[in-house]
Amino acid sequence: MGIKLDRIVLRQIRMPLVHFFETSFGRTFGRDIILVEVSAGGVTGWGEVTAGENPFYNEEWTESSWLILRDYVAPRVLGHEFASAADVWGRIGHIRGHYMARGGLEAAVWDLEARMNGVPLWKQIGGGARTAIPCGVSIGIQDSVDQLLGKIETELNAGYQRIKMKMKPGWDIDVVRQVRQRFPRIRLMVDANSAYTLADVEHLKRLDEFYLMMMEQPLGHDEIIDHAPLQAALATPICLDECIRSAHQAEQAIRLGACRIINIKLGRVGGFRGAKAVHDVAAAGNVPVWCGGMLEAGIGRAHNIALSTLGNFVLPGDVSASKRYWKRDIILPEVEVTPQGTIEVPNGPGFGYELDFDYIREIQVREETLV
Ligand code: OSB
Ligand code: MG
Repeated sequence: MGIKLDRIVLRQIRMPLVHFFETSFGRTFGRDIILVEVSAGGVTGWGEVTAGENPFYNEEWTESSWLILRDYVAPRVLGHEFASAADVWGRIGHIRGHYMARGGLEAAVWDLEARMNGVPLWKQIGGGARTAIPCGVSIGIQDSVDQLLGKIETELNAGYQRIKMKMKPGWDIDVVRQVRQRFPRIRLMVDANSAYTLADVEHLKRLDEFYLMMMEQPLGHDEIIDHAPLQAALATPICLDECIRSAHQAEQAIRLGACRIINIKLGRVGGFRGAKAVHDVAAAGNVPVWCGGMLEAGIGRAHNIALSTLGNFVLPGDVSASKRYWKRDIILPEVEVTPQGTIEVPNGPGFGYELDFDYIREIQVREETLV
């Protein structure tokens, strides 16, 4: 049975974060998120666009995603008969960039296909390697080191298996040293979000003494090549995030020795087909992967949980409890983490949680139906 999309509804919701999130590229206080609802013969599937509110992590933002979905993606997929969700990319693969906008729609069709088949999303994508996923947290740059130490303590007490701290020039070596002194044995990593250049090799080498699990995307957002000499100079494994958007780029990075670990973000690689392809290339190169996050609301969070059941997602990811970000999430129940620092993978059809339509209506700022 094919999938013929007869309707797409775009909704933009506005959600304040319970605490600001600061990276090397700026502070975020709230999210403007696009939800993508796709329908085929009365069955619906849902996706979430993971683009930020500004084009600072990558080139996309909420507004650009809306326009790409409305003017380029929707007209190419509406009314087309797909044999499976894996074929959606074939209709929209020629659009340049805008992976997160395209990925929001692509992921929604996978959810739709799972619901048409009455199976959980993890099964539809070929996952199921684990029934609970290991969780870490990503902690932003804080106003003080004491505040950071307090947050780390809170997350460790909640059970999280590894701590990622954001860093940037001026908030790096000395802060990591203090974290290590206070927590000598925890699994700790840093994420620079592209804040350094190859001129900083000697500086970054000083982080080797803190036996970090990895250093995420130290160099340019679109830079693979310079990571190779940096990796050669470091004992700490490099994990690439921003610069890996396709399986081809993952293959190039691995071949060059530019990283030893890859962070896969569902949106950044254009949805499940891309995520599976990057996952497979990494597995073939003996490079472990983990699931990154973009401060998702419940739908994106649930999709990340399904993705994390693929075999090579062996490291704790950034997928964590809803309450770390939201006073109230858009799904029921909200995503919860066990005292062991895991999330139990849901077994209901599709992404496996209920949508809280009352709340979605309450926080919705824009809606458009495309047929
Ligand atoms: O680089 O991983 C990143 C959030 C926004 C933009 C970029 C990143 C992040 C995170 C948050 O680290 C991870 C999460 O959603 O918990
Ligand atoms: Mg990152």
